[in-house]
Amino acid sequence: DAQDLPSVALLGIPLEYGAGARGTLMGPAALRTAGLPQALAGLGYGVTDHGDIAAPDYALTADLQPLAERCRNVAEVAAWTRVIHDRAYEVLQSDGLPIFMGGDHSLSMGSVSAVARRCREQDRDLVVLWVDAHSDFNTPETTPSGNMHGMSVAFLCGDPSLAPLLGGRSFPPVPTSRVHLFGIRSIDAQEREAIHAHGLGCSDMRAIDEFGVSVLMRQFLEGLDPERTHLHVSLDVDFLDPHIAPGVGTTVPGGATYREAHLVMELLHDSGLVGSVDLVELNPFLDERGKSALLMADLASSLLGRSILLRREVGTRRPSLKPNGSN
Ligand code: B3U
Ligand code: MN
Ligand code: MN
Repeated sequence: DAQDLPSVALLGIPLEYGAGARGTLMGPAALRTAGLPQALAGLGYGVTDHGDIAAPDYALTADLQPLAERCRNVAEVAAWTRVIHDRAYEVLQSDGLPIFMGGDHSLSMGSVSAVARRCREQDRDLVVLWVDAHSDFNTPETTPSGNMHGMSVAFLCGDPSLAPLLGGRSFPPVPTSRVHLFGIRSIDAQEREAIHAHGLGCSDMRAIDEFGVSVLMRQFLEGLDPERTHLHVSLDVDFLDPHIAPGVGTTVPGGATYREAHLVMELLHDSGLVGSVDLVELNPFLDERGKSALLMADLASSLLGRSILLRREVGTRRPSLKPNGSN
């Protein structure tokens, strides 16, 4: 019933300082041009578009100085992280499932930290599904590039060296046992060691090739407590194969196919656990006739349940894990 569907809150985050290539600041505009708001409205959601966050002033203050040598654009990224966190936290007070439209993946330091704070208040367990070719688990010490979009997961798990980015705001770090990396096929050597040492969940491309996305996704979802879990899905364009999604700065061959990606989104929807979403790293400057933007908008629609009617008709809908039982 359309009236039971929650509303969706869109927030544009035109950020590119965390990436190696410029252009992701055009991401939110491209997602709107691709029809994301209309597609969600077409599914029966009430859609509120909160517009784009305005670029904040920034300065290389003393607290950031130690990071400056190893982290590119650290003053800019820190200023953005703070304003994203504050704005995301506000949006999380209003009802509706928030979709954070990036912008490069460093934006998740702001969005997911705000979600973590909100989950603590609501006594919910935050679980983060990081759908990406990369694990983004570098620290200032291990980063080979200095690009801060490669450090978001480390920040969210509480890496102390990155804590100054939030400028005194506090959030409960996400336990590494509640982070699952999905689609990974590019990890730096030290990053790999750290992922093992900290025990992050990981479905890499090797596992996906061997078992398929469905088995791995079901295993992941079965491990979650349906009563307590708030699942945040952070979807990086480079999870997808570059042939279907060329509009991204860091393409890695061997990515997810169109069908795998949609199936992942549908299984996530069926779980009923998704509480917030990042759509990140879309670089319209590198895209081909809006193809990647259209695909990301399409995947977001699958994540929010576009296939429901079709699957009801064909009678293959599985029982949902949704806590309120409403399908
Ligand atoms: N791990 C590399 C590459 C990278 C991470 N995230 C993206 N690229 N998009 C790094 O620079 O940290
Ligand atoms: Mn990423
Ligand atoms: Mn990536």
